[in-house]
Amino acid sequence: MQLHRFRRDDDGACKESVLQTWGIMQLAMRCAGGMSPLDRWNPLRCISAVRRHARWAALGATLALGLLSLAKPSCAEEKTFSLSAENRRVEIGSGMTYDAMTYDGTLPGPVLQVRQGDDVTIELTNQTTDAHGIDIYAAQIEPKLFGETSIKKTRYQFHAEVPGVFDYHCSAFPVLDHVAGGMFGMMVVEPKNGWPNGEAQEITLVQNEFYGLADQYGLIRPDHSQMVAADANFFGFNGGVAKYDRHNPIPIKVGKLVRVFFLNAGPSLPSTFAVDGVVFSAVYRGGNPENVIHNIKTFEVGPGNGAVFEFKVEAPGDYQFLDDSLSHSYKGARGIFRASR
Ligand SMILES: [Cu+2]
Repeated sequence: MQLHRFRRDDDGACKESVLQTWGIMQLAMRCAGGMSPLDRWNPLRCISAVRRHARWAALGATLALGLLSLAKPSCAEEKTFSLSAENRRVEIGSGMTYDAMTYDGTLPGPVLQVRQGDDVTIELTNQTTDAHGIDIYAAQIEPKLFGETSIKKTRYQFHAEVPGVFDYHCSAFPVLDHVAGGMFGMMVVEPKNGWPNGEAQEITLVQNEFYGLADQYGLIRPDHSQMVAADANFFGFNGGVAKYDRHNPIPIKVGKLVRVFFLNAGPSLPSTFAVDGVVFSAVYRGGNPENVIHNIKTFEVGPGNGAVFEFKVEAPGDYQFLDDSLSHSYKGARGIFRASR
């Protein structure tokens, strides 16, 4: 679904990389004594020197490539995501199914990952007879482009300027029904300089509300009155009610940094995210590294908002994660991180 291809340098990273490569090659040549000061600053003489000392040039190039491969980020890219709007009956756990409106047949839709500086193209093909669109919160464009009345195809582009964890959802009227029906997902815009605390085990969690009661077959048909009253019957993480229970925990490692990309897709109720036995070492409001808070136990994420949570555990065991609004966790917004050495 994702097409990644290089296009151009938007933030100077590519230009910088070329200069770094040039500099490192020169350094290697100088170390080898294969380049005079005259060679160094004259491109033609330099190329000639490189040809005379091809072995050292190759070493320099290898060194340069090695160093550059460690460098994050790479050049800005153009990324295209092609999604389809489909009606699906999806399993949501606890023996229940939900008559959902979906992106790509899943609830939530796929996680869309880009990097700050990328040019992003969104294509939505509508496989249904109803109108659907796609409103991506990372996109700073005229809202009518999100295609709220589209019955066939929607296509638009934007520049991913701001890093963070962003919601995307259907923009067709009534938006409440389309989002509660299942048309939502997460877009992560990675910061161009990477995450401040470096490598971590990365986990994505999308919280949502389900409206309606199951019939004798376990089928839920979304209930509009319940949606309007914001009286959710069930809550899910990644589309499942109590999906990550003790029989299906999310594994983590003792002593290794865990980074949770969290989205509260709502559509209507706030979430107070917490992990039992953990104080978050860092929380990035909106998923933006500029908005950092340290050493906090719970953190509120409103509907349509995202955050990034970081923590480590120091002992093996089961650590429950939940929406600390306890009615919400009782109705399914809970799961287990199982830590092992
Ligand atoms: Cu829709």
